Amino acid sequence: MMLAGLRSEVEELKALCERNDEILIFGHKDADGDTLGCSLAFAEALRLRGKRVHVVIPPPLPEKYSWMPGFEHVREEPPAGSSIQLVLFFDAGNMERSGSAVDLIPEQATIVNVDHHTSNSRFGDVNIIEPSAAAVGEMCLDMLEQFGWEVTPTMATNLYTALMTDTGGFRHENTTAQALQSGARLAALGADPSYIATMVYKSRPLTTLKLSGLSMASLRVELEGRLAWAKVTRSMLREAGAVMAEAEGIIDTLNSIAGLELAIMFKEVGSRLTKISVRSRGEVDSAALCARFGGGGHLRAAGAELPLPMDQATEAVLAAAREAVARTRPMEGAHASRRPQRI
Ligand SMILES: [Mn+2]
Repeated sequence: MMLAGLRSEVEELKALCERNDEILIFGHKDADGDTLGCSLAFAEALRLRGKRVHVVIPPPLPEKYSWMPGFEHVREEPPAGSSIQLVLFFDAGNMERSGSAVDLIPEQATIVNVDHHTSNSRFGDVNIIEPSAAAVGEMCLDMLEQFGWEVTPTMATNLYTALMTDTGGFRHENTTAQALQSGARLAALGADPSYIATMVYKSRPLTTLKLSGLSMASLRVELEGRLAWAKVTRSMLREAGAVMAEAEGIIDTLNSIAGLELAIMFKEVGSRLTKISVRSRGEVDSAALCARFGGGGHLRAAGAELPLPMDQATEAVLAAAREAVARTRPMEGAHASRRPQRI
């Protein structure tokens, strides 16, 4: 039972939800399927219980998820002049990840922090942190069932989207028996796996593919195929007619190379701001690499933002990356990443 050690915290969340009539839900910056799915599902659950709910996602809103049920209610800032006493965060490792709008949270509000990142800063008044959960969506399913609240087909759709996207379409190492069982439960509750997969993985704009092609042309492979990296520059965005959010999936294309242990994507966000996305297999730790540059994440997937121009960021990160790969033993054969382990 996933949340067995958190029973009193889960009961506290239920009591807080029942006691408050107006509730604010905060998603994190660069909102993904997990933070959105949980926020939208919980918002619906609370509305069904007669609550006034505001879902805030820091801009820019991820339009590729605009098909998710309830997305039309998402706002970029909390309502002005409200006296909200309860604020829920899903999938946010720290408060900073939710942007400057968190400054608008009333001082006396109770904050509940629901997450699965081991690096979570425990910023809430109530912290429900379960690192064994493949996605926070999975925790939300368990919590709603523990509350005895109905999970509608639209809530199941949002939570399945959370679980599917955080497991990379049920392919990452966090695809445990428990994750698949949660997926099956959500399908039984009305989530349509084929429809959701089509909306997430087969609905890309042409500009996204053009950008991917331009970025792939910058691909470099080093250390006998153990390290691969590529860039997305602002001039590539102009040429493809794309925006930076469309670069999100390119890292997974890099990570599909046989025998690869570390994949790094460099994104030129500004003249002095470079974002990196990192994926790893074998013994290389993505989160540890990103932590050296003020970022974080999971063992297999992490990111960081460097206040440096692209060239300097590339140089600094690649030096650390080469060192990290050289320090570990090479994977043995193509199946090395299959060793059963948790992320
Ligand atoms: Mn997550």
